Amino acid sequence: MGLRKDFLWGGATAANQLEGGYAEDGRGLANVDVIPIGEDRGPIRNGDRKHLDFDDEHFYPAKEGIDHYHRYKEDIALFGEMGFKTYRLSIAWSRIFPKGDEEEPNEAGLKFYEDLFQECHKHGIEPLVTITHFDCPIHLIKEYGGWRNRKTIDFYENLTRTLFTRYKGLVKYWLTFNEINVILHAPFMGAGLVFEEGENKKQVIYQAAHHELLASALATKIAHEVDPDIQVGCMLAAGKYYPETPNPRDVLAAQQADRRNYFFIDVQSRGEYPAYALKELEREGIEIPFEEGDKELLKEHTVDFISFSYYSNRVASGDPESKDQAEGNVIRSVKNPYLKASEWGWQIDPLGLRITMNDIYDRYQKPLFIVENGLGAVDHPDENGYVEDDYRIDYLASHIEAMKDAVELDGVDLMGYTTWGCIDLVSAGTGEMKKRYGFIYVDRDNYGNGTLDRTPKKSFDWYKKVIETNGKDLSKD
Ligand code: P53
Repeated sequence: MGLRKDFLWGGATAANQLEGGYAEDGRGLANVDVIPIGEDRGPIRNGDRKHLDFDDEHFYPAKEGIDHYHRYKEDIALFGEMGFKTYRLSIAWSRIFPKGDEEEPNEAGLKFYEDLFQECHKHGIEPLVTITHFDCPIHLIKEYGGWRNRKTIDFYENLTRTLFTRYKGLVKYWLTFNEINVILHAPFMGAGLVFEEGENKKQVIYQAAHHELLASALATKIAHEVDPDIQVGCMLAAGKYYPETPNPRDVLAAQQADRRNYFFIDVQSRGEYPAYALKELEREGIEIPFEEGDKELLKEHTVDFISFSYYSNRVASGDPESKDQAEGNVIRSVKNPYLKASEWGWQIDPLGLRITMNDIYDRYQKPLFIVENGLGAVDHPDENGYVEDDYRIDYLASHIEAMKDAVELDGVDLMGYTTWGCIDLVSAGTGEMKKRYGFIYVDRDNYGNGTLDRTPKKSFDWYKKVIETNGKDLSKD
């Protein structure tokens, strides 16, 4: 017993958080480029402020990221040195289709990822590719309203067919939409939605979600047609809700909060809208723009596996007066008094990972893949740039321990584990560089100062040993 022999250990990143090179080789602009660091980030991320271009007032960290666009070989070699079996990355849609609605792809963009995938294979690393990690070309947002428009499905179809065909044999594992449920919590960052004054946001969100869900099913269909060996997964920002107390009112609130997030995966994995969602949307007068053939498409092309990110569990209260919110996270939660929190207020709950894995596995009975987990923390490098990040090792070791329990004691079928931000990168929530997750330190600050030099941290050697022993040796020294 233990983890699978071919267990996919590795790390995860997203294009807009590390590539930079935002205007190179024909790349077009995307929603994720124009979200600045600073206090305006929140309202912009949520679609409450239209912001579809750069300005001089703000700093835009995605423009340069950590310059992975020019340094990917060096970075992938370091991943190889740690023994990564897989590397999760995302495609920048606007590198492949700069405006989004072109018929023909941009060859320079396609070539960039082809070279990158080949580089991975050179080091024995299997790429795991997220097709959209929150990004949507700006042109699609300006001209069509992005995902609120059904036409966006056609553009996504063209994108995915191009990718599956071009990278046949190079990429086996694909995810259609990163954290698809984040459309509920940060609709501009998550799906490029901007709202008109006074419109019913929930209507727009669920209409856009319907289009994404159809696009995901269509991509799954195309992937399997192009290459039956491809495996397609959905991706959930996971973290179960605990009830604040055993008061049934809180238990119901927790169940409802869980369902709001599971809704998307219910459709992608079981192939139909769950009754609880249909009832709620009907009650609230929200119309899902079903057309002929939609139901069959969703039913016939469900995902092969369920991937998810896990940072923390959450707490729900049924008390309408409850205001005691844990800080910092994009997804709201009441504070859990039994847990400590990170410097950004994210509560640390390794046992919650085992609980969440069991919850998801019970619900879907498909293989799971943990594609994000980690601790965002401030690092203090010494004069050589070396970081002794015992706090990060402790966080990861305790989560891996809980993950192994879910597999070995509870029988959950798990394909792999990739830590978030295996190399320091820009935070999605805050836009900071200071919030670091990596095994590799990158010399760069929140406002773009620094040499961009890469230096392995203490956790680098630790993770190498974890992978070598297939998770058996988690000791620190
Ligand atoms: P940062 C919300 C809740 C959980 C995970 O987050 C989330 C979000 C949205 O921010 O995002 C994922 O950088 C996401 C990554 C992101 C990572 O978590 O705010 O897929 O892009 O960087 C960590 O600390």
